[in-house]
Amino acid sequence: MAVTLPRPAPAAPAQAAPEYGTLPAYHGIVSWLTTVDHKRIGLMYGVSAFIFFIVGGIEALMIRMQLAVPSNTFVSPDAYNQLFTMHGTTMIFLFVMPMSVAFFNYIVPLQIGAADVAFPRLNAFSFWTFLFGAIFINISYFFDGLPDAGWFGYAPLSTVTYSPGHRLDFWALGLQVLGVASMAGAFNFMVTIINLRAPGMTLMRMPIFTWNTLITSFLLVFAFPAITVALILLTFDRLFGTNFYYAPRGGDPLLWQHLFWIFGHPEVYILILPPMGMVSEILPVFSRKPLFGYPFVVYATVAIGFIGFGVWSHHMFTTGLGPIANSFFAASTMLIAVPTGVKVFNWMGTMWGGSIRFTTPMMYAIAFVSMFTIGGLSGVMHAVVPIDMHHQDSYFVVAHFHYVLFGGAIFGLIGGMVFWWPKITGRFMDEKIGKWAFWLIFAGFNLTFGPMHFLGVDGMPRRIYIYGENQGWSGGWIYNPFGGGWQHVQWLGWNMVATIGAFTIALGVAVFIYNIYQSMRKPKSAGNDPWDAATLEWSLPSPPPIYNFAVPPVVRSRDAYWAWKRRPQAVEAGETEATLTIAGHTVGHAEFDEPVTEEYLAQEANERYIDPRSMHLPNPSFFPLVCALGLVCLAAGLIFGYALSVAGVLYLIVGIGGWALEPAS
Ligand code: HEM
Ligand SMILES: [Cu+2]
Repeated sequence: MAVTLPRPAPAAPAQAAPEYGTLPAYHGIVSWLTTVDHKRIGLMYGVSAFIFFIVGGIEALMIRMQLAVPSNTFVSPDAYNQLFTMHGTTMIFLFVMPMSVAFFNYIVPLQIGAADVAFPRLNAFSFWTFLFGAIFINISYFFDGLPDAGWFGYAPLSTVTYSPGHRLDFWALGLQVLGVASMAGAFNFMVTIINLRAPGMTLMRMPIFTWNTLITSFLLVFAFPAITVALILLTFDRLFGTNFYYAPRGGDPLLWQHLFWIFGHPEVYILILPPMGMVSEILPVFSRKPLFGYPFVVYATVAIGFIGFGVWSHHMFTTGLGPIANSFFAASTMLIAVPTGVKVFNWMGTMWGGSIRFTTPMMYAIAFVSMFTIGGLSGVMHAVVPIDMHHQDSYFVVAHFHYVLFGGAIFGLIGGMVFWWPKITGRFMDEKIGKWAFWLIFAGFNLTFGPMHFLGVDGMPRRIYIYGENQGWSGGWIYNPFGGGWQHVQWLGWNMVATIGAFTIALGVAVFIYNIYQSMRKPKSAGNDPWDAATLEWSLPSPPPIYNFAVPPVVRSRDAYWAWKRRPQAVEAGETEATLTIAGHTVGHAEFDEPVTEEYLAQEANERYIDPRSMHLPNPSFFPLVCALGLVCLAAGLIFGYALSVAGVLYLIVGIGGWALEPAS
C-alpha cells in the first residue's frame, strides 16, 4: 500500500562534535600527514584542487587580458603558450579531476554505509602522489619556464626539436606521476563500491553519485594506460634519443594523436560524469521527487562509458584519416549523444511536477543542465565532418568545450560543494551571498564563452596570442552623449566582452570564497539533514564522526535515507511491504518483515556521536607519504640527475617494505 507523507521527517537536532572527535594517535599536522581517514583525505584533495582552480583561473585571466584588444603586448608569445598550456593542464588534471576525487573520498563511503574505502593507505598514497605530481609540473616554472605545447602536447611540438629544454619533461613525467595517483584511486573505489556496500544495498539501490563514481573509476582504469604509453614513448624520444614521433626521422606524430585521444575522449567523461552524478543527487532533493527513470540514468551512464572509447578520432577529422574512418567516428559520436540526451530528459523529468526549492545548489544544478546542453549541441555539430573542418582549432571549439567543462563540470562541482558543505563542515553557506556568487559566475560565464562562438565562426583561431585591427575580431560602436554621437572604437568587440566576462567570473568566485570564509566563522548549526536528503550520509551528524557509522546501516530500498525517515508510518500501516512516497512520487519500497527489522531500526544510533575508542579503525601511517615522495623523486631524477632517481628507489623500498610490515590496524 502507498503511504503518503505531506512533510518530511524533522531533521535531527544539531549537535556539537564532542571532544573525543579525533583519535589520539597523532596530533596537529602529523595527524594530517599520516591520516588514512577517507574524509580527511577528501578534504585535502578538495583544498588542493581549489587552490589549483585559482591558479588556473589566474592563468585564464592573463590570457583574456592579452586578448582583450588587438595588437596587445601584455604578455610575450612565449609566455602566452605557457599560459594556455598550463591553464588547460591545471583545470583538467589539477582541478576538475581531483575535485571530483575529493567527493568520491568524502561522500561515497558514507553513501554506501562503509567505514572507509577498501584500502585506506592506498588512498593516502593516491593523494600524496597527486599533490607531489601537481607541484612537480608547476615547479618547472623555476627552471626552464612552464610547459608550452598545449594541454594535449601534440607531437612534433612536444619533441626536443621544437621544445628543447626540460619544460615538456616536467609535463610528461608529472602527468605520469598523476596517472599513478589516478589508477590507484580508481582501483580503490572500484573495490570499495563493489565490496563494501551496506547490507541490502543492491547495485540498483545504489545512490546515483556512487554509480557515477564506479563508472568513472572503470573509465580511469581503461583510459590511463593509453596516455601512459604515449608519455613513455614521448619521454624516451626526449631523453633517450628514440624516435617514435618525429616525422623527418621516420617517426609518426599521428601515433601520439591516436594514443592521446584514446585516453583523451574517455577523459572528458571522467571530467563530466562525477558532476553529472552530483546534479543527479541535487535535483531530486530540491524537487522533492526521486530521480526520474533511475535505471535509465544508470544504463545511459554505462552506455556513455562504453561508447566513449569508440569516438576518439573525432578530434582528428582534419588529419586525413579517409572517408571510411571519418564516417565511422562521425556516427559513433552522434550515437553517444543519445544516452547523453536520455540523461538530460531524465533531469527535466525529475524537476517536472516537483515542488522545487530554489536553493543555491539547485540553481547550480539547473545551470548545469541548461549550459551543458548548449555545449553538448555544439559538440554534435563538430561530429559532422565537413562542419568540423571549419571548426577545428577555432574559438568555436573553445566555446564548445568551456560550455561542457565550465557550464557543465564546474557548475556541477560548485553545486556539489554548496550541497554537501553542511555535511562536511556542519555549517551553512549564506544563501543570499551564494546567490550573488551564482549569478555573477553564471552571467560572467555566458559573457565570456557565448561570444567565442561568434569569434570562432568569424575565423579566429585558438592559441593565437595576438590579432590585428583589421581581422574583424575587434571594433564596435559606442555612443558618446557629450558630442560625436555614435563612434567606432577599436578596443570594443566580442573579445573585450569575453574579457569583461572573465573578470565577472573572477568576481563571482571571490564572492563564493567570501561565503566560505564567513561560513567558517559561524557556529555548527546545520544538523544532520538540513535539506531532507535521500542518501545515507545525511543520517550521520555533521561533520560525520571519524568512524562513520556506529551500527552498519541496513538498506531496504533506493533512496535509503528518505525511506528510513518515513519508516514509522510504513510500520504503522501494518504492511510487510510499503511503498514510500514523497509528494505523490515513489521513493522506494521497504520490506519490513525481513529478519533484519531490528537492525534497520537500530540505525537511530547513527544520528549521534559515540566514543570512537569503542570502534575499530585503521592505524595512521607515514608510509604512503614516503612512497609518494619516492615516486616523484624517481621521476625528477630523469631531469635533475640519476642520483635523485636512485634516492627515489630507496625511498620506495623503505616505503613499500614498511607498508607491508606495519600492522594495518
Ligand atoms: C575562469 C574561466 C575561464 C576562462 C576565462 C577561460 C579562458 C580560456 C581561453 C581564452 C582559452 C583559449 C586559449 C587559446 O586558445 O589561446 C582557454 C583554453 C582552455 N581552457 Fe579555459 N577558461 C576558463 C575556465 C576553464 C575551465 C574551468 C576549464 C576546464 C575544466 C578550462 C579548460 C581549458 C582547456 C582544456 C583549454 C585548451 C588549452 C589548450 O589549447 O591547450 N578552462 N581557456
Ligand atoms: Cu572527444
